[in-house]
Amino acid sequence: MRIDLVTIFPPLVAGAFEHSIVKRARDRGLVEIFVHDLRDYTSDRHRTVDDYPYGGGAGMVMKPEPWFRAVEALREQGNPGRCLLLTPQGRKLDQSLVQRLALEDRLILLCGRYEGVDERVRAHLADVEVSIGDYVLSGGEPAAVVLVDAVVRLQPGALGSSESTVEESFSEGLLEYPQYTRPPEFRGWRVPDVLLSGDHAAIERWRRQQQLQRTRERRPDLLPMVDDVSETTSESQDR
Ligand code: 6GU
Repeated sequence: MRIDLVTIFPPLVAGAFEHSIVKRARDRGLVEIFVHDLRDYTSDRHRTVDDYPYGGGAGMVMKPEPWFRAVEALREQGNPGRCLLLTPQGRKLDQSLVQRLALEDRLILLCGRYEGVDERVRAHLADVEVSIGDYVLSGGEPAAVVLVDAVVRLQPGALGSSESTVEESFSEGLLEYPQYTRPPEFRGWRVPDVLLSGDHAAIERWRRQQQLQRTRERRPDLLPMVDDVSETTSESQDR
């Protein structure tokens, strides 16, 4: 997979792709990631990327021309791919969208800034608009980092066997069970006996029960078949 990211702050995102699983996936040749400076696609001396809004109002609006020049230039290299605009007005990212994006052979990510991008970029350049949640970021860059991480770790071969996605939260639709490591007692807090028992069937049952209980308490929306009564059950009282 190839990912091209266009931003006015290349250093803000570039470092995020130089560590951990994303770095390893790049080193293994599973994904190529290129970060481009939008200002390289301006044509004036001042490398201007924004201008005043028609109709007035606070803040500036990102001009359309640099975005179109950038994407058109990038599309001369290789296949067109899918062009995503990161904006709080986009479709909210979830694991099912991540799974679909992970199947693309190329993504072009446009990091808009919060005040706004000329509507023609959204309407005639982006294939999809994506948000990462209902809160305000100053720009799309942190959202693009989140999206890249989520997509790259699904590339075949990106994870080691110990990092398998099979048992992960959301791939199963449930939250994770609690994890412990040594020591068996820390500041008086003991690891649950069942985990020290060596009884693998009992451990499996306990983990499943913990996943269900946690999901019911914290994310009842993930259990669509179950009525949301979490606020009135006893197990939510002791949080
Ligand atoms: Cl993609 N951009 C901005 N500016 N804020 C966001 C977002 C994106 N997703 C959530 N909040």
